[in-house]
Amino acid sequence: MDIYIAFGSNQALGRRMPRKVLCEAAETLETRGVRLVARSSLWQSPAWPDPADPAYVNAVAQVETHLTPTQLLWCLHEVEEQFGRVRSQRNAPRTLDLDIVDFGGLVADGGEGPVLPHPRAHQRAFVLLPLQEIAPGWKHPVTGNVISRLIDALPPGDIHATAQLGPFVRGG
Ligand code: PH2
Ligand code: MG
Ligand code: MG
Repeated sequence: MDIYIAFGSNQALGRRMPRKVLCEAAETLETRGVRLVARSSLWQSPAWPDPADPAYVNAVAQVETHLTPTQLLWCLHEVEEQFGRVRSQRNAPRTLDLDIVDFGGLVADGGEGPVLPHPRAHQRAFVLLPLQEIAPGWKHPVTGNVISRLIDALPPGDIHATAQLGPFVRGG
């Protein structure tokens, strides 16, 4: 099954800068039954919606897991907490954000579990550009739009402001 998780950080955790936080979070997921089978590059982009907030580092990974969508959501929340995530205001700077973008094409409206697919991912250059690196044939589970068309529909300024930083690995 094709499961994709988006990683984001725009706040250091002590002396660990966002790109290090993302790499360590990836390792932590591996120890919790969430195996990363493909990783995008690390990307940098201005914070949305307020570019005055610190810039984000983002990435997307394809994972394999025996967890259900709801169990995976809880697992991601626990890892976010482990990396100092404090839930304050919507879109406030965060040490770690882990979002399920797509869980094998499932469509779910939330409730106990995640909203699937992620309701805003298809509008975000910082999700689509990394996702395209590892899943160039990805289609939106609800609309069927292919990722290349979704990217074409983004504001050109968003694409130009989203830059590849380097590999999504420790020391990269
Ligand atoms: N995540 C948000 C809000 N804004 N902006 C960028 N560039 N990258 C993000 O991951 C991001 C954001 C809420 O999760
Ligand atoms: Mg998010
Ligand atoms: Mg989130």
